[in-house]
Amino acid sequence: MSTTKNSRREFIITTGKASLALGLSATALSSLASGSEKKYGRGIPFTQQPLPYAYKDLEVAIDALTMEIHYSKHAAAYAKNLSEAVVAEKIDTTAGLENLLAKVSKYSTKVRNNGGGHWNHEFFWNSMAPHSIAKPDGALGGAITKDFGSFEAFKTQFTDAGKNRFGSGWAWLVKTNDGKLVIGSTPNQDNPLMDISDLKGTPLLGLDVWEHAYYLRYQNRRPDYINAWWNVVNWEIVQKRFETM
Ligand code: MN3
Repeated sequence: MSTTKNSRREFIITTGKASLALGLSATALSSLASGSEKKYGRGIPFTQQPLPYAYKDLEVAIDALTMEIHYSKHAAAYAKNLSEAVVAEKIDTTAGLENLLAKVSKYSTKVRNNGGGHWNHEFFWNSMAPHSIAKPDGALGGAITKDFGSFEAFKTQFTDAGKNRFGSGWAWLVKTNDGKLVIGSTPNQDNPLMDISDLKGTPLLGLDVWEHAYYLRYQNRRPDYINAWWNVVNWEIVQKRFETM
């Protein structure tokens, strides 16, 4: 689409202001918007990127029907509802979804829920892969050991963040402005890019712990879902995020 290129340029031009509000570096924000991954909505209508694998490919952790319903119904609805909301509220989206989220307190609950919902799911699909390395190495592996003690300690803390998020929400690994790794969680479809979020930083990894993400196979056993999910984390992309943002 011809608007994509213009929007991207405008995003980069306006990055400075939003990064101040978020406490992120300009490099981090422009990487989020236009870097190594295809991102995440920058104009109306907001559309989903194709999944980078088939519904059945994550079967070791998530069954194909859950993936299909999650992607084609739940996540599709966030994209559609976000597109409607920004039209209804006459919001200029040319600076990209990340910039909108950085000032989401100015907008309606519908924008907050669906803007977060769209961004979070696009990020989530890319955070998983049928085949990846079992654990991070390199700079990210070193940073995890430094900030959490060990990879196993990191996994336990992240798993607890997901398990203990009451109701619906997300667990996150973020990189703060001073380069430190932090684990936390957000309610509903909030995320660490939002000005209203207690947890702030550049997301490196996110886990959907809404029941719709796991109920068909795991019912009430959210911890079993999280334990299996570690098998499909795309550590290569998480490493790339850490190194480029
Ligand atoms: Mn979901």
